[in-house]
Amino acid sequence: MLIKKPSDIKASEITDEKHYKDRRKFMQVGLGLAGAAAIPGLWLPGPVHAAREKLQGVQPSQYSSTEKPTSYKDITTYNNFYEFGTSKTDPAKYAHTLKPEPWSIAIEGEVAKPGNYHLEDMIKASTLEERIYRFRCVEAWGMVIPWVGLSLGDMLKRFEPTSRAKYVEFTTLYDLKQMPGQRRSVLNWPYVEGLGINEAMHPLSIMAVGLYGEVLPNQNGAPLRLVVPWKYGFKNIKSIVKIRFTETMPRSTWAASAPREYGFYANVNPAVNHPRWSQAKERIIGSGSIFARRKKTLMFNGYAEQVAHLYAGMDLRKNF
Ligand SMILES: Nc1nc2c(c(=O)[nH]1)N[C@H]1C(S)=C(S)[C@@H](COP(=O)(O)O)O[C@H]1N2
Ligand SMILES: [Mo]
Repeated sequence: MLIKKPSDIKASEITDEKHYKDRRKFMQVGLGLAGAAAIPGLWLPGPVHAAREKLQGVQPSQYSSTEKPTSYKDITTYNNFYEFGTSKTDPAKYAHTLKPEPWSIAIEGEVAKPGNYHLEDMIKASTLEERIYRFRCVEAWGMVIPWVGLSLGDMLKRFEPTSRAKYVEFTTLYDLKQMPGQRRSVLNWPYVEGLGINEAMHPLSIMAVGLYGEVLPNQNGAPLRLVVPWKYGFKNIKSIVKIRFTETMPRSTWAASAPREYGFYANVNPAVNHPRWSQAKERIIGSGSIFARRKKTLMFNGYAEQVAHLYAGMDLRKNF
């Protein structure tokens, strides 16, 4: 868990924390009296709908950024999760319909051990780490997020990929009841993303199951979502139900919907602009709306030293 000095904590954040704790107390009492089924609705609309549960045994990581994380409030109320609506504030309002427990993941394709696996078992078999990572959306805004996650490579190796596994494809839940935004055809559902196997196996790639030391809120992709910090935000697919190992390049949702704008690689690259806007700078979320700070976007989002070798000899203008 991240330890903050009191002087780092804004007054607004302290208020939020207290509010959440009070709500959590109420929630626990409510559960005892009426059971979980009676609770939804009581909290609506609001940023967090379930009790905030601390994750145990979280280790620090050598890969963490030393920058100051964005506030919990900004990370959980400024989201992209089109399954719950297309505005940044929609996921926090509407993602309470998602039921992240129990959850299982189908493992398919080029692996020796395909099957359906319970998320709990996967987590128990792994080390949980806090990974404070820069986050960069293709829309030219950024945050610093203290994820809790497990190494994606370690997790994938347990299913024993075959030598034909060149890519890994990830698929989000498709369920009109839990994800009402899927009734609107803003994207082809379910949401799909993919990585090269070498990208998936890179030590920076994680499956996040939490943030700020606690269980991942629904709006951030509960119960597990991909985090690949050198790639634009849209690669970081949420609420994953299927992982498929393939020989051919997966057809990712954004690349399929607008191939000129969103490539398969989606590596953060200030030198390659989106066709409709520059990628040279980013707006820092939470730095104040009037004089919102902008900073220069870094190659591979600042992780060039660790990942540039994956793309040696590639034309990154063509493979964007
Ligand atoms: N299933 C799914 N995953 C998704 C998205 C989405 O709409 N649906 N949006 C993506 C985009 S564009 C971004 S910027 C990040 C936002 O993650 P955050 O809301 O946790 O900050 O999630 C990505 N993963
Ligand atoms: Mo994004």
